[in-house]
Amino acid sequence: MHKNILFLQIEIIRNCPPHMGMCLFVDDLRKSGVNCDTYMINANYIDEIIPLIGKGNYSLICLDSVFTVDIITLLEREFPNIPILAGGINAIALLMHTNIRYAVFGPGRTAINVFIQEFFGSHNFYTVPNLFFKNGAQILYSGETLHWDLKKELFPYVPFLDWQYIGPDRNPKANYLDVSIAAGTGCPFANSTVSSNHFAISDIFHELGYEASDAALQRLEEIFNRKKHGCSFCIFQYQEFTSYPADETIELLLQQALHLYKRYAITSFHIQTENPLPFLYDFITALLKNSIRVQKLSIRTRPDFLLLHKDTVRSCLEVARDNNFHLSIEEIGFESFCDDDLKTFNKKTDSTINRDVLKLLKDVKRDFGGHVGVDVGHGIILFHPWTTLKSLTENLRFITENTDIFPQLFLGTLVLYSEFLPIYPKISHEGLSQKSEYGYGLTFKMKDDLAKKAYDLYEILLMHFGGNISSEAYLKSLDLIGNHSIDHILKEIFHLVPVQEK
Ligand code: B12
Ligand code: SF4
Repeated sequence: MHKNILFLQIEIIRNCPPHMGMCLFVDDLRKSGVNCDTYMINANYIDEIIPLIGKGNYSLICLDSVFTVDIITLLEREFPNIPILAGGINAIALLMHTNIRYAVFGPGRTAINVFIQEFFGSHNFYTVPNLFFKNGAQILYSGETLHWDLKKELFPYVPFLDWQYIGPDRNPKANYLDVSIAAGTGCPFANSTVSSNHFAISDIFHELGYEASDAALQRLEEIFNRKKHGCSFCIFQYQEFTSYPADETIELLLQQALHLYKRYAITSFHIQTENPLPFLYDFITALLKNSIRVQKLSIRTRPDFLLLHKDTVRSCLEVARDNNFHLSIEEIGFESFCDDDLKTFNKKTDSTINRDVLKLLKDVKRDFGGHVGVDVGHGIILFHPWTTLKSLTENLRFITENTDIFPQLFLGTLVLYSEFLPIYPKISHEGLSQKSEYGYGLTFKMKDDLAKKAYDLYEILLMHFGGNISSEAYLKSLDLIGNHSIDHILKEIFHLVPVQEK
């Protein structure tokens, strides 16, 4: 039997390198005689993958849980006879909201290797670690749980990065820039905050028309009702937290960087952990000692962690300046500068910390110029069910006063990845959730009418101006939103006049 499978990743952010997860096991499968085609496809070019799949004679499509339900539904409609295997942190929600048959939750490398053996062999899926699968309306679990051991996921370390691309123009080097090197798994914050949040798992499955087997229920309880919950909107909190002592972490990162540097001449790396500062200085020193050329090093962390290690941030930047590379501080999870929002999000920090961190970032930008980058990325969530015009205006004032940190108006919106977000039960209880054919199958309504109007305005502006909305002009429009129509505001402030239909 031909063993021909297709791996897909989706490009939402232009020129984004592949997420590392699936890159780790392509080589294993190829070595075992499976043909693997790998495509990264831009979210707006999905139609172009259809003829390609049609011709490819694939037995299986593998994708990660960044894929949304509308795209998966389209693939299922076009190719009802090609099963889909989803993996990644939100794979269980995809299993619940689409007709896909197989989902791996947790470390994937052994899981996919065993899965492929069974898929092309005797179909005994009970031997596949971390696999949920369907039998009609029944959700089953293999009963084999493999916990995270990052070294086993990474080594032998031969990540495959040469994914083909379908989409608009792309930087030909995009797959080799800002490549992930993993320092640990899960999030230390989500591991440390105790919670009494409890999901009625079987009811949730029932409502969606499924029965979960005992083994599935038991595993789902372990994953979602573990009495510890992190930020209320974050799906990543369900990845098990594991870490190594600092010297081992440094060695682990070094091995990944060294391979990527030698194999692909990669000189920009993105360290994956929410808490890199305890080892960052020593890691940078180790990179330099090992003559790995570094042009850019990116980190991600929480604002409170950044503040705690502010002296380390400065020391690292001094090394960056002396050695002429760029340290990029990314995805800092501010979320909001209003305390009510931060409470809703269970950030366990307050707006004073966020403001102090903003000051720190402004200071280092001033002091280290081209050697530091700040990219808040999706670390802002201003639209959620309980946004008020007051909270929005307060945040907007802040953003307009700090355009060095917020150069573009990006008002992140809560993404409802799954019913198992700690924020979800309250949304559902207040009647503010609705089903959707798009995203991850769920969306929310906004309680406050004026905040909703401000959101509708923002959506129109986003469509029209892309990332180039003036924050000052948007702030001004918030003053008018109570007494004027959206059309009036678009005309008065943004000089946009609706085209009259004949
Ligand atoms: C790095 C990163 C990025 C980088 C990607 C580039 C890069 N340098 O790699 C940047 C910052 C650009 C980015 C962007 C985005 N990201 Co991102 N990203 C991450 C991050 C922090 C690390 C990924 C990583 O390398 N992990 C290490 C590997 C080893 O672990 P892993 O990914 O979990 O993979 C293992 C298993 O999960 C499993 N597995 C994974 N995929 C599959 C697939 C199959 C078939 C199987 C069987 C198993 C399997 O096996 C892997 C090996 O064990 C994760 C969070 C995290 N810490 O994991 C978010 C994360 C993956 N990103 C996420 C999202 C949503 C995005 C964005 C859509 C955000 C946005 N709205 O803009 C964009 C989309 C990017 C795009 N494709 O256009 C979400 C995914 C949620 C979901 N629905 O699954 C995560 C979990 C963050 C979060 N807190 O929610 N991201
Ligand atoms: S948002 Fe960040 S800090 Fe909060 S739980 Fe998720 S990964 Fe952890």
